[in-house]
Amino acid sequence: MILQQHKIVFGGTMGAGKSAAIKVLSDIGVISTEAVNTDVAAHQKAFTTVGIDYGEISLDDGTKVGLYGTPGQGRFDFMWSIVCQGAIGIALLIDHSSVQRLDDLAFYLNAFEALGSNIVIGITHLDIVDDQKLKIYRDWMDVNQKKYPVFAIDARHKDDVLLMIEALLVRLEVQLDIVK
Ligand SMILES: Nc1nc2c(ncn2[C@@H]2O[C@H](COP(=O)(O)OP(=O)(O)OP(=O)(O)O)[C@@H](O)[C@H]2O)c(=O)[nH]1
Ligand SMILES: [Mg+2]
Repeated sequence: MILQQHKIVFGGTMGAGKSAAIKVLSDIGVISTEAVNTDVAAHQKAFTTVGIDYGEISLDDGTKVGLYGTPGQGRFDFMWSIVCQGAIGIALLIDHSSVQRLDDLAFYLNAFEALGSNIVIGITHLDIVDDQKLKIYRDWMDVNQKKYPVFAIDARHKDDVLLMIEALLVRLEVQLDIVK
């Protein structure tokens, strides 16, 4: 199978690292739509995405992947379905340092499962709070009968983010083989 231009979407919580992941991965200058964060109750950070981030990466085999970042804030949820149109995979990022991390996982998974079936989950900020690590997410998956890969990532590290992209491409190949 020849893989050509692919679209991968980053979804998930505010401040989880979606924009950071696209910035660290992109071969081109990222088009970002960050604005001053007025929702400091949700997250203390200075800027937040209010539109779509866009970047691109060319993989070693020549596969060109378009990287699309969504805004994490729930008030922009209408944009998630628009951004996911035509996507071949969704990387959901969850901020482990948030006290409501499992509720976040349930909420974002529920929203994005309706928009695509090829999903991987990246847990970020494990360096800030390293209690329980990935076990709580794997237990949650078991209890809720979900079967998505869960990765420990730092969205500022290229290799971590690349691993998720590669996992999505492999899952896509497997899905295509099954329907052949
Ligand atoms: N310590 C730490 N910081 C991280 C990690 N991943 C991302 N960050 C940082 O977290 C901050 C927030 O990341 P963003 O990329 O702006 O988050 P976002 O998901 O795009 O957030 P919204 O656009 O508001 O939805 C940035 O300063 C990142 O560099 C991580 O694993 N550990
Ligand atoms: Mg962002």
